[in-house]
Amino acid sequence: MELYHNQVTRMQGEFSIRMFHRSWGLMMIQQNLDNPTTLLDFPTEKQFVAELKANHYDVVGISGIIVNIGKVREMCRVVRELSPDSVIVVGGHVAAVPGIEGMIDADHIVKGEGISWMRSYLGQDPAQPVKHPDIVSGFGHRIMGVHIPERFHRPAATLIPSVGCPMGCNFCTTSSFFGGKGKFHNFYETGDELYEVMCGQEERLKVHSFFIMDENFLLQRKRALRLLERMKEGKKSWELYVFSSANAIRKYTMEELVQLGVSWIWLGLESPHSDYAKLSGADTVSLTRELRAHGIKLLGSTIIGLEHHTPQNIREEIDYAISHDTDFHQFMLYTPVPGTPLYKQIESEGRLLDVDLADIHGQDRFNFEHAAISREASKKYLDQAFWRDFERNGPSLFRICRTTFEGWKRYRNSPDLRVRERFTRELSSLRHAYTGILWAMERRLRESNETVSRRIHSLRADIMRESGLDARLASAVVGPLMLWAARRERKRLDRGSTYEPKCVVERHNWAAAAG
Ligand code: B12
Ligand code: SF4
Repeated sequence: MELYHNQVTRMQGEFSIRMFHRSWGLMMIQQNLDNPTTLLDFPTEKQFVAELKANHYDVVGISGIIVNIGKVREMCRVVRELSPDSVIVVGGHVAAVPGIEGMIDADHIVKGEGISWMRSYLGQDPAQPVKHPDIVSGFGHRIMGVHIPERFHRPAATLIPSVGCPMGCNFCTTSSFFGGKGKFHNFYETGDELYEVMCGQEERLKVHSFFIMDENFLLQRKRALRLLERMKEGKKSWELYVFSSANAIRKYTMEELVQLGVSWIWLGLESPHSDYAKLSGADTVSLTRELRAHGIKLLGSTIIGLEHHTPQNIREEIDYAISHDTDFHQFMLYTPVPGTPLYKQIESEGRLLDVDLADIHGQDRFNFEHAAISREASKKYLDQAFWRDFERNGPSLFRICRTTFEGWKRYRNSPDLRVRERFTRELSSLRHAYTGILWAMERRLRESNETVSRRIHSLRADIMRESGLDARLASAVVGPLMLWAARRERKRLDRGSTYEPKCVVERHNWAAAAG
């Protein structure tokens, strides 16, 4: 249930960023039902069984993605056994598996948007406005093995304006699941609606930061610019973490992005030889450099094993990707995922390999026959890509400090109070714990990667120069502790230890039902 450690910082060892995320689709559905409901997030089988024995449910909804199909099958079996009168509804990306009807024992399998489906099924008006749940974006944060109590980091709220993406890239499951090219589903059409939801979250969750879970948030320019107008009127100094394609970013000036509070962008960086529309005409190397210079942190995402990749050109393609020097870099194998146009194409060409559905997720090996790269070699190239990015660009923890500091230097005297406030807020965390974390990283990497260690040293020195005594103190106190913790974490990782989230139980409308 981790994003960074699963697919972004997974080769960064003890420097990997660790945190969990709730199941937002289920939270969205629960929030919008009038019936009494119980949400079990991350239950063990024992907890799931106990709940089914303790209470009777007319409907049991199960959510999963394709890799979870075995668990979904088992959960259906358990429900049939313990609660034979319950109707079983299965939704989420697992529903896209061709022939799923014959693989699991469910009464309804729902493809696509689930709030309106559930509302209709339960006799509610599916067109009612969508109520957004209060979602804290991540929990259980750990840095170098140290658990960071919630009060010590600035939490972000997750906001989900839409699902789907109209760009319709052939491999993209989220686009195809919600209708494919030209289609998407907006929960909130306008910037005004978004603004109201965000004000509510700001007040209740005490946040200034928003993780906007929308495949291509900046693509809907009118909505984004209206949000900016409202933020200016309301004097909101917010930070937004968004997903965006390069050509959507190009529709904005840097000034607009900074004023909108865009602080982090997840950005597809495919090979210059691919022909995806989301990149057309974009010089992504200069774009990413420019964004970072404005304090915008980047998570670049690159596909390994595109059709034109060969053992001869793959190294050059990986080097090109990491030359963007983004703060994070995700690499994913080119993967025909069931339900996508790419899957149909590869299937029709007879190139699909017989791979367990639980292993089709882009972080292991190919599930299809590639013209030039074998299944085993695909894993080697994927791991190399992560490794080379880490080796050349250093830990992401260091890179985010660098970009944050760049932004602060540029905007510390901005005439726009909202912008100034945001960068001052961002710098305040750098001044304290992060100088200690940088110190520990610098020491830890001295022998294994001297170049990166020197770069970390020079950044830390710059931050200390600007920050004064408290930064020196933090560096002196927190640093040795983090160094010790990092060594301990390395040993834990070498032993193969993993972290798991605890089950969260949320009951809605139970009091009303009892009364
Ligand atoms: C947040 C997220 C995560 C979180 C998981 C949080 C959690 N606790 O589940 C983290 C970061 C941990 C994660 C991990 C992984 N993820 Co992920 N993740 C996402 C992401 C970015 C957002 C999901 C989301 O909340 N969307 C917003 C909500 C509202 O949409 P939704 O979940 O689809 O729900 C809607 C419908 O699907 C439906 N619905 C959902 N559940 C149900 C249930 C019922 C009963 C009904 C009726 C309807 C219904 O209704 C909802 C409202 O419309 C998506 C990409 C995306 N944009 O969706 C990838 C995505 C879901 N992840 C994916 C993958 C592959 C993974 C990993 C395997 C990655 C890896 N290699 O390690 C792991 C596996 C984790 C696991 N064991 O399940 C793929 C799934 C591909 C597929 N077709 O199955 C996606 C689609 C990304 C992608 N494009 O490849 N992920
Ligand atoms: S632009 Fe991104 S989200 Fe949209 S279809 Fe392409 S890969 Fe999917």
